Amino acid sequence: MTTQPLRATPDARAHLLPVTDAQPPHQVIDGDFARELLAGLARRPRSIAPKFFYDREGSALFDRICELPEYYPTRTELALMKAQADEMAECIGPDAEIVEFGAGSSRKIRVLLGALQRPRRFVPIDISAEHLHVAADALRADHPGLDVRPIAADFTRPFDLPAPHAASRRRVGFFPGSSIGNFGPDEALGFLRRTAVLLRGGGLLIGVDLVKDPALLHAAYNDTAGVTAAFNLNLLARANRELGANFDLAQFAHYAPYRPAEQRIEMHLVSRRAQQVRLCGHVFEFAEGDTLHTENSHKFSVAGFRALAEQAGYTPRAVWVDPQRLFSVHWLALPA
Ligand code: AVI
Repeated sequence: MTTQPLRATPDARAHLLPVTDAQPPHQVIDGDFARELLAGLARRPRSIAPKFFYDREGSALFDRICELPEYYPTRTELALMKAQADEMAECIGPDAEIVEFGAGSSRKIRVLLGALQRPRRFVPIDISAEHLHVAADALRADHPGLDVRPIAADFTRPFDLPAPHAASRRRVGFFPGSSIGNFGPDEALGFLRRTAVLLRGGGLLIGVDLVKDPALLHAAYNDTAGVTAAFNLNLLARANRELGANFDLAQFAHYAPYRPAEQRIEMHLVSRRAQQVRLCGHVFEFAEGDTLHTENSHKFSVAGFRALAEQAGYTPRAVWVDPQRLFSVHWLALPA
């Protein structure tokens, strides 16, 4: 992923990505997918950034993952937010403009919006344009007074935010779901540093998954219904659909071990046999057992994450953790 800075411009309307309902989804990133998959298959070890999971099918599969009995992060974070929404809203303060990074179906923001005092604007940013617009329309319908401004963009790259809402007092980031864990350590620090500039005078409310019993972690990424496997394999299905590749999905296996030394789950697609794959006029050879590394999902200790946030320029304030110590939500403040 890139480490280029996020940008906020005084009046960015002219620079916003031209997303309309008529626009085919993912138009902005199709070229990136081809380029990055070609590069990822050519390097050793083979790898691709997890952001490419999230086409329409991938986003729908991720929503199903969130409902799985083994996948504790979503329900634990939601329960924490419901239980502590008033305290979180107090940290954020009245008249805030909320920017959500990787908004998906915008479920968690609803809990926060219910508790916030006069939220002025909600800016959900997501790579999956269609998913984003459906969720934004639903939010508008339920919060008629709220200015909802979806931005279809890859938030790991530079993008423009609209000029601050005239009545808003501060801009606050919302980054739930422990998506910070899908960055590498340098990328996580880079993301926090860039958002600290963008959100100066406000802060960031961020969900962070915690280090825990490896068996629980393993189960969460190896569910018995096979939804996580389908989510992982959809990356290859997407390459077949969008790029005319000829991956045989039956010949790749989902593999998701927990690596305690790195404090992360790794997701891979492992070739079940020697095979060749064609993509954009190139032929790629896989030996039996070769892997394409598709995702890291880092886990943190509370102290370790607070230290990282501090290094990025935030002032860690409140932190909420569920009674089983599965998941944490942090309020990171930023001076003006
Ligand atoms: C989006 N992200 C925080 C999820 C995670 O847990 O790392 C993505 C995911 N991958 C497999 N299951 C869920």
